[in-house]
Amino acid sequence: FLSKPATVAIVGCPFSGGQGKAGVDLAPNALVSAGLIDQLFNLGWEVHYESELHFSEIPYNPAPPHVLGAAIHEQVEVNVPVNSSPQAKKATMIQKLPDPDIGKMKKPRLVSAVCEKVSKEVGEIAGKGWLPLTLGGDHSLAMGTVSGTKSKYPDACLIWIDAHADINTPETTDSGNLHGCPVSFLLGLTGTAVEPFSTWLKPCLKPSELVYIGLRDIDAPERAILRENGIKAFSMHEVDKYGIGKVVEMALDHVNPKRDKPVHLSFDVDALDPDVAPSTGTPVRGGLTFREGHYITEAIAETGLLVSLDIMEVNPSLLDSSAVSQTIAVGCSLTRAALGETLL
Ligand code: NNH
Ligand code: MN
Ligand code: MN
Ligand code: MN
Repeated sequence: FLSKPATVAIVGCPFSGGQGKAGVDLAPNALVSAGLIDQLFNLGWEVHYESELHFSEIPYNPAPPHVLGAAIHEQVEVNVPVNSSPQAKKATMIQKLPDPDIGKMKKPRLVSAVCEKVSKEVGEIAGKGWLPLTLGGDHSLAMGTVSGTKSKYPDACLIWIDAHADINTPETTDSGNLHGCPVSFLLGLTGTAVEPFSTWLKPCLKPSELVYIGLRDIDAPERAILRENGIKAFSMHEVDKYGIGKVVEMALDHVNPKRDKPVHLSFDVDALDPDVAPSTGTPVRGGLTFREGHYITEAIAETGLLVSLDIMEVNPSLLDSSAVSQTIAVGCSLTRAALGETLL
């Protein structure tokens, strides 16, 4: 009875604070500038997009004075273009607010405040019956997107396309980068009930509601977490063994056996092979081909169950201009395929 929403609202999230490389915050604008709005309009969608979200205005709590001297981690370098607007300058200043590590977590206050805002935005859009299309930014944003989707569709399942499992906890993370942790927070795994996240992010996903495709770089503690929680994952090994058609069918059979539940698709472009999507922060060789990536989005479009989509980790500041335009073009074509390009 779920019908395809006729309206898509783009949530542009210029955010890089969940990992260490500047530039991933440029992706939403780059994808929109490449013509994404017209492309979706031409598929028959009503497209809403005013501007990117402005995370600079979020007054996340800076550290109290007594901890300012301690453990202030290195800030990501923020480039302020010479002729930048007062708003951009303010953004730069606020991103330099102190946000000392909490345990191993880097930029916890900033990531939490940004994801809380994204969660509200995605929840409101879904609440209108529209489909939120979130353009990252880094994958820590999925704490916001998935919780927002779940606020409207409590029985939604999550299909996570990635080279990585992003299921580290604040205790298991080696890098401290929160883009490697969003899934553990959504599941409410041990160690995730920590401030500042616990003030707004409640566990909203069951292990049985989650399936991965594309994995090939999993940290040892993540492997244990996947096993202990019985989480279904189709790594590149299974893609080779069964073929992408069978893998997507098995993935859907796991989270959505009756094909009656809403689907949130979170697509990290590093799931694709670096030859296909080179401009991303943590490329891993041996990834999905162009067709395998698009097959996934086409097959999900075919179910008619997609209610929320994330396109994450395009980084237009990495490599040369041909690599960048290739990666942006792939981000656009994956989005078009997920929104039904091949169905019409
Ligand atoms: N597992 C590593 C970490 O937690 C890498 C995560 N990097 C990603 N995830 N790009 O999609 O830091
Ligand atoms: Mn990811
Ligand atoms: Mn990844
Ligand atoms: Mn790794």
